[in-house]
Amino acid sequence: MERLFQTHSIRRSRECEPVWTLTAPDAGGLARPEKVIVPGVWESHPALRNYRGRGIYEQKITCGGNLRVWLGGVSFQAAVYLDDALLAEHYGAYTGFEGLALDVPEGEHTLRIETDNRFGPDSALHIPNDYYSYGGINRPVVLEELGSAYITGCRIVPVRTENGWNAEAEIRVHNLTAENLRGAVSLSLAGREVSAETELPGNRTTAVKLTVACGDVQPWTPETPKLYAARAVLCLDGIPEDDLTDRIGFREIRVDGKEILLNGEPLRLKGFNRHEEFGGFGLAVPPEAMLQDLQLMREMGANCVRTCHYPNDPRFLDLCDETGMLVWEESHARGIGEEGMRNPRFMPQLRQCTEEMVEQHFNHPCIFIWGCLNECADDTEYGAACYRESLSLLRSLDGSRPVTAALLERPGGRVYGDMDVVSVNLYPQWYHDTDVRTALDKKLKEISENGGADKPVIVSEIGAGAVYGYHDPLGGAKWSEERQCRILKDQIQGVLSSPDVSGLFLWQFADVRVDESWFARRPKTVNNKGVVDEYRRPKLAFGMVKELFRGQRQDH
Ligand code: ADA
Repeated sequence: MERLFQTHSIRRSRECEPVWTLTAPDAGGLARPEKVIVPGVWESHPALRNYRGRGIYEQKITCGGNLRVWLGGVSFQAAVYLDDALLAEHYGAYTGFEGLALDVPEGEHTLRIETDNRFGPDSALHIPNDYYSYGGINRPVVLEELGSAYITGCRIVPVRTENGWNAEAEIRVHNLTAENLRGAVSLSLAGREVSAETELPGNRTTAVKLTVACGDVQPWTPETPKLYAARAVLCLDGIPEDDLTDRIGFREIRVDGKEILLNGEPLRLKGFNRHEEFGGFGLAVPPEAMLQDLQLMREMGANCVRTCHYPNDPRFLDLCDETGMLVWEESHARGIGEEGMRNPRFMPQLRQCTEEMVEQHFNHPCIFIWGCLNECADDTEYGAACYRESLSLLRSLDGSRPVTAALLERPGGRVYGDMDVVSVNLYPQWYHDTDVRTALDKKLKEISENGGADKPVIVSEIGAGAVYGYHDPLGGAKWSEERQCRILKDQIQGVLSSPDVSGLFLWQFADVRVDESWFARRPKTVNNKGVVDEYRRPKLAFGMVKELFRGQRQDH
């Protein structure tokens, strides 16, 4: 399933069968088609562990009429064909996209998805990096049979008023015919229903705004993550034509001076950076493993997770909604210097990823902040302009959440004043030997002298590496679990002792595979800074983090 709850009861929607054929025609690939499971990464196939190239997926499907194919995530160039007719092209592994085919004759057809995970100048965001750009179809593929018009999206902003909560909704409907249609759109939420009649001009998308006065509903908090189903229905001539259900939570995020407030209460963040990856499954993490990750983080007393460095699977966000885990979600881009930012594809690809992320994940109550541009060139004029553009794009897409970006530790940042919350990645005791509070206070001073005074500050990364199973109890050698544990302890205590930060995200939850070009500082071509390894086996630091996180005040 694309989500972890039923999204349609009128629209005919089903996930593609899991078995597809894959041909990987480039060097080191598969000359003849073989069976593979979707969602999945092709690196799970023993012959394709290191394959970089094209992958052609095929499946026979039986369908007819107006067909919508929804692809939750394809890594990372995709072209979708139905019987050789191109339905859609897409760049980027971490957001979904659709392909439409109208008036398809009833019967058997071939769905073909051509993918490519080779790097090159056309790819500005997927580059050889400190995580792995996998190949394949990493999220579910859904087939839908539509009528004359369908609901393309529904965004809901919960707003606290004197009379309880309102839900301000925008529901978008696309008319697939050339004729003008007349329709009615309704929204049911928390036992209330509102509706409006609307004209639907031919071949166009129309937005309908509705407000549901929900009154005294139960707010969403990390301790009581109460979710409400919001069901939008489209009727044409009084007959139900299409529907879309999503879930929302009633909560408000606001920045006030140096505090981030959730329903008026300041947040104290204690959490993890988590890459979407699990040993052997790569980027296509099974939902059971997603939930296990959240359980392990909770066990350690974490209340938040950062989706470094790209939008995550909506099923992971569904689980965060359900379990009350706060999420920093960010668009795709890690460690890209000015040269990479000047690639003409950079801003268009970033813009597209950002728009898709916000559109597709808007309603998740767990997301409390949007991020972008991890450790790019915020210290140059050109780079800073890209940051400003990306931050204002996020704000224009969603005025209900604060925006931030995780910046490098080095001085010279030019965009502290442009963010609602200033975030910084620090590695004292690992990449340099400075004492933790000294490094943090130095950075805080620089932030406050350069436009960031009186803004909340988050330590968005801090951490140290350990190779799982490597022990050196006496000497605490670099890469030993003992050394990592000692450093993380100093880092957590140092950061949480500062009254001037809203909290931290440890780097990182679990070890992840990295690109081979990073082998030199990454034993086993793995970023080993996880407190669990890639199979979620706890390192020594696990228990220490639990003690420190759980020992902190338990307000949000
Ligand atoms: C950076 C970066 C991470 C990771 C980390 C590290 O801060 O944002 O992606 O590379 O450093 O392990 O050094």
